[in-house]
This record gives sequence, structure tokens and C-alpha cells, in this order.
Amino acid sequence: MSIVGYTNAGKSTLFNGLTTAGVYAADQLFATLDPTLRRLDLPEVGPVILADTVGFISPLPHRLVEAFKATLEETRNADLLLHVVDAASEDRAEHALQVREVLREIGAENVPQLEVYNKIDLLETAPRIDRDDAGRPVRAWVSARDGSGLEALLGAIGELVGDDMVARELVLAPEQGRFRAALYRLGAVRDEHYGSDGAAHVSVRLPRADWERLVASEGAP
Ligand SMILES: Nc1nc2c(ncn2[C@@H]2O[C@H](COP(=O)(O)OP(=O)(O)OP(=O)(O)O)[C@@H](O)[C@H]2O)c(=O)[nH]1
Ligand SMILES: [Mg+2]
Repeated sequence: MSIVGYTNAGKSTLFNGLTTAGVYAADQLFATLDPTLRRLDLPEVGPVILADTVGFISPLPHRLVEAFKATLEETRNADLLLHVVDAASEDRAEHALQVREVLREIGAENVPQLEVYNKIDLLETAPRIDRDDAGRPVRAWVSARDGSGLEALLGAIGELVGDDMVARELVLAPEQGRFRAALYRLGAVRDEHYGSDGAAHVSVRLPRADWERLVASEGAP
């Protein structure tokens, strides 16, 4: 899951706001390896990886495209994008359009999105979740700075991500250590024990997009 949005929209503030509550000590190593990635523990869903990204402006300067290939890759492969908009900016509609344009440029236009209208403390608007006709969350109104609306946002994320989770019971031979390590890195391991044959019996649960990407890069277990 990636946080995207126009420069200064409050992406990093939201990244910190969403993760500080849920980060546990074991994640320190993870945070040190890449400060733009953190694990978020969603009630009902389990752990998901959250990525902070650079501010999007359109057209995207080509040197930026080069410098942030990894981030863009992350965004294209995400199972959900949180599109943060500075709701207090008078240019918010224009900025949101530019971000959508960049998402198209990098081939991420089909990734499911939840809009996060941030900085409602400046508007004196109450936090709320807007839904489409089918009842799916489409927009959350929050203040990343004072934390209002973040609980509801986490709930909405859980609804969207939880709809598309994969649960598997895997039997991994010792030589499948890479696959097992990747599952741990994704925070997908629910339970594990070793059989008398030395194989690891691993119970996993993770977003379908993460599972498919793992199988594509490492092969089916
Ligand atoms: N009033 C108010 N200010 C906010 C809120 N969230 C972020 N800010 C402020 O907006 C500015 C930008 O916040 P960042 O979180 O750095 O924004 P960003 O989207 O990560 O910016 P870039 O990474 O530079 O694109 C900072 O001064 C924040 O303190 C909010 O909910 N309310
Ligand atoms: Mg930032």
C-alpha cells in the first residue's frame, strides 16, 4: 500500500500518524533498512506494508523518474493507493488532477485508490468517510497532524484491503528459505511449526497483490 499525492499534501505526516500507534519493536530493523517503508497492523486484516513516496508533480521531470524508479515500481504494484490531497488548498482540484495524470504516466491508474482529504483542522470540517453507491469507501476526511479521522481511515483501509486477502497453509522445504524470508518480510506469517521431515509448515495471510508478486518473483512454493 502506497501513500501518493501532490507535494506538501501531508503524505509523510500521514505516514507517521498511521504507523506510530501500531509499530512494534520488532519493526525497528525494518524501519532502518528503508525509512519509507513501515508495517501497519490492521485489526481484522493483519499486517500490511505502507510506503511513503515523493511528492508528485506533473509533468514528472525525467530525472525524477530515474531517481525514483523503485518508488514508482512500488506504487504500480500496490494493492491500494492512499491519494492524499491538501483539502485546505484552493488548488486542490488541480493538484488531484495532476497526481492522477502522474499515476497514468507511471502505469498505476488501475490500482484501487482511497482519497484522503487532509488538513481538515484548517477547514473546521468533521472527519468522515464518503462511500460510493455500493458502500465502498472512496474518500476519508482527516487531519494527519492532530490525528482526527485516522481511526476511521484505518477502518476504511481495512475494508478495502481485507476484501482481497489470500490465506494459505504452506509446506516449505529447507531450500525454500528465500520464499520463507520474503513471507516474514511482508509480515504475512501467522503461525509456523516444523514437521518431522524438517519442512516448515507455515500459515500465511497477506494481500492478494503481495502474494501474486511474490509468486511471480520467487516461483510458486
Ligand atoms: N494544518 C495541518 N497541516 C498539516 C497536516 N498534515 C500535514 N501538515 C503540514 O503540511 C506540511 C507538509 O507536510 P508533509 O507531511 O511533509 O507533506 P508531504 O506530502 O510528505 O510533502 P513532500 O514529501 O514534500 O511531497 C507540513 O508543514 C505539515 O506539518 C494537517 O493535517 N493539518
Ligand atoms: Mg513527504
